[in-house]
Amino acid sequence: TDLFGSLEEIFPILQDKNISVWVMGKCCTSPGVNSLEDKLENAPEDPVPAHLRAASSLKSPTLYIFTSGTTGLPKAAIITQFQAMKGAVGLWAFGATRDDIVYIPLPLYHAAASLLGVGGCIELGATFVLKRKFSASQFWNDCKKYNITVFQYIGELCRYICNQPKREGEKDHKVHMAVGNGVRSEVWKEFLDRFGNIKMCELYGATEGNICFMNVTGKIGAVGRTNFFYKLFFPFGLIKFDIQKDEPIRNTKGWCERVKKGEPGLLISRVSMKNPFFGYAGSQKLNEKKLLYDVFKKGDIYFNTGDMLVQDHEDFIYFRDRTGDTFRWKGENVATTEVSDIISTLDFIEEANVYGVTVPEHEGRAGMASIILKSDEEFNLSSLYSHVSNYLPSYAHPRFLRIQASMEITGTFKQQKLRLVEEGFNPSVISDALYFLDFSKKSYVPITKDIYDSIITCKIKL
Ligand SMILES: *[C@@H]1O[C@H](CO)[C@@H](O)[C@H](O)[C@H]1NC(C)=O
Ligand SMILES: *[C@@H]1O[C@H](CO)[C@@H](O)[C@H](O)[C@H]1NC(C)=O
Ligand SMILES: *[C@@H]1O[C@H](CO)[C@@H](O)[C@H](O)[C@H]1NC(C)=O
Ligand SMILES: CC(=O)N[C@H]1CO[C@H](CO)[C@@H](O)[C@@H]1O
Repeated sequence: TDLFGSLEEIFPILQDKNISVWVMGKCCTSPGVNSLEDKLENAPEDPVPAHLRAASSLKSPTLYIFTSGTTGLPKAAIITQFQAMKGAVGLWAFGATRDDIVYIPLPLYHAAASLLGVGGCIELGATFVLKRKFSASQFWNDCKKYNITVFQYIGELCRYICNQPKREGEKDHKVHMAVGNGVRSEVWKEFLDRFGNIKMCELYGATEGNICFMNVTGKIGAVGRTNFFYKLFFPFGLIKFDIQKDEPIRNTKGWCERVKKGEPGLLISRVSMKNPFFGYAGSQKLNEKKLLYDVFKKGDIYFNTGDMLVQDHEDFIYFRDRTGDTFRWKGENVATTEVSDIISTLDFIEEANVYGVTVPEHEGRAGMASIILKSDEEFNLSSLYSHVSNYLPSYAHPRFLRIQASMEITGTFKQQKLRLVEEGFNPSVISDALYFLDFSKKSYVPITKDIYDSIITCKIKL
């Protein structure tokens, strides 16, 4: 019910199209809105009749999940019955049983929470506990209170939990397994040292993708390991990628080439009847952008994950980075196009170029916007701050700003990002004006040497 407000504006349009809206509440939020909780309370305990729960087809959509893809604006990935079923066996495959109690502190608009977590518990007949908003200080109390045995994570959560002050009896809990992705090796080690022998199950997958990796041996840092059988089920490749041009490298014959073991490559996964790609709602064009054609031979089609991974000499697979117009921050994918579109609507901004920069001790990349100002308008830092906080979720707010006199363009008429990414946000290296998003001041403030030092030593929270 608390999210209904965000629908209000388009609610009349939905009604005209006969799209029914259900809210998890007891009664009428608004005329024409259906409530669910009261009906659940009165529903009989008997199983739902088979004809009502049967899906007409494995290919029919069961959910839409918004995702940034690799290029352009966020879009609605079609999650079919088939993908929901695949997601639902994840917990089972990691060894969870119906006796487990699973703690889900991730947002349900993440496929990990909704498909693997909720779906997985339905599949097993296990119990789950939903947390509205993750809290590091309440984490272990919750685990004890609800007798949690399994939790879902993203790398950042494990780090926040490790950053909590040490307490008595930290190993005194029933948690035996954790499932998620993106935990860095140092954090993984520290987590096990402090909180005991918890089986950390790393997995890799894209919401709309047709491939996933799971850790088969619990090798620290790895998202999984490949082998002969795995490749039979999920034919994939790690191919050479030109970061400058932002596209796969083709050899003189026009084919893509696999990288050597130990070298990072773009992860692509073959699209076939067995591993279909269901794409995005709305436009075939969006789907085509996500696919690569004629990769190793004429007529083959691959799904481009947009992610760079490395396979080591023992065939363990490690996540490296994202490519394209997106970067990850706080476990969310940020679509740079969306951020620069929003910033560019301000009347004093001529153009904005958005990218992610690395910050020591932080997973992913922090957002940075390089902007060109209009010469005849007044630059207003606090109105820029309120604009981004009104129109963007907090993980997408650029943490840093850089004011440039002119925008550099690459040979293919794209905004130059790579050099800017490499230059980062160090005021003693960059002569352009730099600013930092200061939540406490509700504005952007100039980055001084002191502020820079406090950021890289984690004294200032990003
Ligand atoms: C919505 O439903 C009504 C009544 O069932 C019907 O008359 C109308 O044509 C439907 N509108 C659309 C857009 O499907
Ligand atoms: C947790 O387990 C204990 C002991 O097994 C039991 O007494 C308690 O009721 C359980 N708590 C919940 C919330 O299920
Ligand atoms: C900047 O914008 C804020 C509102 O967003 C306004 O209150 C303030 O007066 C503006 N400052 C200048 C110098 O125009
Ligand atoms: C699916 C699976 O086998 N996962 C493994 C992940 O890593 C742990 C060790 O931390 C193994 O015990 C699991 O079997």
